[in-house]
Amino acid sequence: MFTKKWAAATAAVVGALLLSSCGTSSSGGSGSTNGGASGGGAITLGFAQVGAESGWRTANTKSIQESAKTAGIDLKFSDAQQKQENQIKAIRSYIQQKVKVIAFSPVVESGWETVLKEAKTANIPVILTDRAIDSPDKTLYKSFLGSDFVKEGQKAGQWLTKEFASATGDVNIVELQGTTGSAPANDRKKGFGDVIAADPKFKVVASQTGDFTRAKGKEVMEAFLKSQSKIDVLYAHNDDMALGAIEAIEGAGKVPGKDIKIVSIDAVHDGMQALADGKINYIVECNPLLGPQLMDLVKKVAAGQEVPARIETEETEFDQAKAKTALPQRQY
Ligand code: GYE
Repeated sequence: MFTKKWAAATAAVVGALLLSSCGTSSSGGSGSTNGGASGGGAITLGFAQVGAESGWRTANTKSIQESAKTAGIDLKFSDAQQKQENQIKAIRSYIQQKVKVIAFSPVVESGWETVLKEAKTANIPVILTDRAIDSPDKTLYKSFLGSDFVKEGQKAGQWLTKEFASATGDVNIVELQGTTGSAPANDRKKGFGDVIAADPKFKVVASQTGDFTRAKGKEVMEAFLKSQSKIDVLYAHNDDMALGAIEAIEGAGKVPGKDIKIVSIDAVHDGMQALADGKINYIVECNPLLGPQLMDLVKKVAAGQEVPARIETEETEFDQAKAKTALPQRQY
């Protein structure tokens, strides 16, 4: 009798496991991971990602997908290929599907009111991760989880002012900006600009977007090298653009890290390797591993609990020696 009961219970568990293993899983495009859990009343999270433009983004996506699985959250994931219209479409489809929570990393800062009001009317709470929006209406989302990008830009500027403290002539800087209109591009430009403004010898002689990609970073740096007679420093808003620019600098017969000093932001593995090799001189860290904190927030918001309006991630900075020490344990 007793054994029979146990046998039935075991069969039920095995059945459930088999069912859950049939769930779809996807790493790009749109799809649902941990699909089997959705039948069992798991929280459904619709996540609209920016794209796959950089090493940072790849690590961020992986962190979100893995931590959703660990937390037992049914994740619907979409990749907007760096286009706001795609993100808006994804959010609308999550509203239609009546997901429990929506989270997204806004590709640009403005133009979100309409779709976020639709989510609010449908009673679906929204969490912003990584990038913020510029709307004055703070009721459109429950929380922001990510970095202080102004501070990151300031740190890059502070390194530069120290590095060139004894320079007497002009220090000519070229800047590779992130995606036009995005929070990290706006804020990293501002933070850096504010710090270097204290000394007029620092001159930004050219500044253009490289869209956070290696290919565009290379292309724009090639143009800078042709149009500028003297470049002392490259400030890149992310490592990937710096890595593309390194190819352009080497292609022009110059030595990156020596002829042209380079400071960038992110501290992804390939950037850290270039720093250890002396091709980049300094990196300000931006942490992409937001998944576990996001899932925690999702659970709280789904349960109707109050959450902090802003949660900032902790970050450090790397010079060559620190990069060499950190590289073997670097997760991304
Ligand atoms: O620095 C860059 C990525 O929004 C913080 O986006 C993120 C930025 C990151 O493409 O590499």
